[in-house]
Amino acid sequence: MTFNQRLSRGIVLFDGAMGTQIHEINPSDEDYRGHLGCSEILNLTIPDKIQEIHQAYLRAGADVIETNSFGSNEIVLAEYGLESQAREISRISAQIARRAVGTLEREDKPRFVAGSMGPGTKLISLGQTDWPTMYRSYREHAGGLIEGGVDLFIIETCQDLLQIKCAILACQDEMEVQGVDLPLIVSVTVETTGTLLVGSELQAVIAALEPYNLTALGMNCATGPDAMKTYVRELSQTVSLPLIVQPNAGLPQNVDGQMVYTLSVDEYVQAMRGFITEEGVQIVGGCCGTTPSFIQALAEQLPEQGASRESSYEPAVASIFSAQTLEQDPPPFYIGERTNTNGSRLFRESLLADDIDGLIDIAREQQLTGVHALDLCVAYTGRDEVQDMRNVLSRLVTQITLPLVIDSTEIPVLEAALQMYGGRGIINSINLEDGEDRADAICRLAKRYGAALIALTIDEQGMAKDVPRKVEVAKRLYSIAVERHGMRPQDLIYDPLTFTLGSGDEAMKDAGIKTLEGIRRIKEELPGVRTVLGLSNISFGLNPKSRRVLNSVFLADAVREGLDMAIVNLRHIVPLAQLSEDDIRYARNLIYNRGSE
Ligand code: HCS
Repeated sequence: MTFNQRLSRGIVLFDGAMGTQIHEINPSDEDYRGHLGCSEILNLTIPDKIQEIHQAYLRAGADVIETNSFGSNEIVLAEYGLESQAREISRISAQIARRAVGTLEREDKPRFVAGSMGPGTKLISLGQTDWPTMYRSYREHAGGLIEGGVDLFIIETCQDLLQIKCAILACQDEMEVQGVDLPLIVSVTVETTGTLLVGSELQAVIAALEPYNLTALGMNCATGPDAMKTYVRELSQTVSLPLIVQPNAGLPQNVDGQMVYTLSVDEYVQAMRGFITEEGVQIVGGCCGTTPSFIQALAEQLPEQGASRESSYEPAVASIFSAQTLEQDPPPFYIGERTNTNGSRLFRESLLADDIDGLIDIAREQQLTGVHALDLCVAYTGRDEVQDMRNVLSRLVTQITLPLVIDSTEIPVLEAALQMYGGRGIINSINLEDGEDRADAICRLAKRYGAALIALTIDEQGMAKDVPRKVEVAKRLYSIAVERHGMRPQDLIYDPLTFTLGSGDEAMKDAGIKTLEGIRRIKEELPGVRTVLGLSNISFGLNPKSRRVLNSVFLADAVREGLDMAIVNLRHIVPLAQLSEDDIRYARNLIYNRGSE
């Protein structure tokens, strides 16, 4: 029986703590081979004792045991000079757990080995390590666990969205190389502050992880079950995946310099029963301070089935801190345009002066205008765009709470940004101007990092000006993104292109009407997708007063046609009710009838 089959049959019971159980057996200095505190080396030095801990949990009734590999990756083991053994230690940890399962095989009770992968000791979002280093570290970790025979992965005690994505991708890539397909579970740690260590609210976690095909999502460690209640409920109401909850045996108390967990077995079992019967949690177990007695009591007293639940999720994007739903009520979702070398002279000059503080100030100022996300573009001919993107993001990700739209034509720039940006971003943009290879590469990036994607209706023949062409290009992009790359319609945001009135181009006659019609038709023909306009293009080159009026009127009209999102400077947008009849008539005349001022 596979783990997924077992999960579909009813409540699954994981084991309890490993780390605190190791502490209980009080390994000697010799056992640690001088690497005091390195629990993973014990897989090599006292494998029988580690196996006994597993067996105690299996005898207690656990369906799943977790390998003693929480920190068996290069980053953690480097602190003990053991980094070159990361893969071997991971493999052996899995073999020990497999042996434990083998000694206690029971026909009537399938048992599974979950490969434990902790967060490590350095986080990317805090600038303590970088993506390539962490990715390599997790690849070895995952590779060893697969070689040792794990049935599934549990990426646990997660503290940083980048750390989670990095671990997921390392597992997926290693599985592909080794030709296996194992379930992936992610379990985050919500601190007493109500967020992950780096400050992520649960909704940001959900938005960032929702694009991945996880087997279960949940939380473990930091607190006891009581302090988790609010968050378990939030997960239960929002996430349709099976939920996993593994609390500590209460909040640790410091007694004479020792960490002591004080929750009784009975209290623990009652709380876990509540999670199952009230919140519909499907996988339970224990974290720090829990012992085989906790697991035995859970095995004896838990119901076999939990409550059914109804969850509802609104597609969203997120910074590492918080999420913004793509569907705004009232629409549209506003994207600030000024953190862009093409959208703001001040931003461009600050970049050229390497004035990161100045760039951050512009981002902060945009945030204050009430937009829902920021478009970030640091392209400037002759400069190293990858390096500029890294420099700006190293500050921006922790100083701006809004999600980002990562705007570049360069694939290495997009990838560098996505490896520093833990939330769920939007890539700006994909088009077919240079053919399908480039579009394929961008779709692969979006899929890999879980980003949404702005799709421009441009193909090898240039900008689609007429409505049928806009729809045709949109459909072609859809088939590439959705059918070829497995993205979902909700991940796509179409830009049917705003024209520039001031250009005086005769071919642009009726362009306003065509853009609005394009919005309507694309949404009609491709259900589930969204639309966006780079609004300010329309009034490019005109005087500031005209710009304000034109942008505001065109935005209001586009929203009426179903526009979901707009890239704007909100300081230059006025509600229609505040414009005079004359101004509105003037703007509509210009936009829809004449094509030039
Ligand atoms: N599975 C790990 C989690 C530590 S937070 C352990 O030691 O029990």
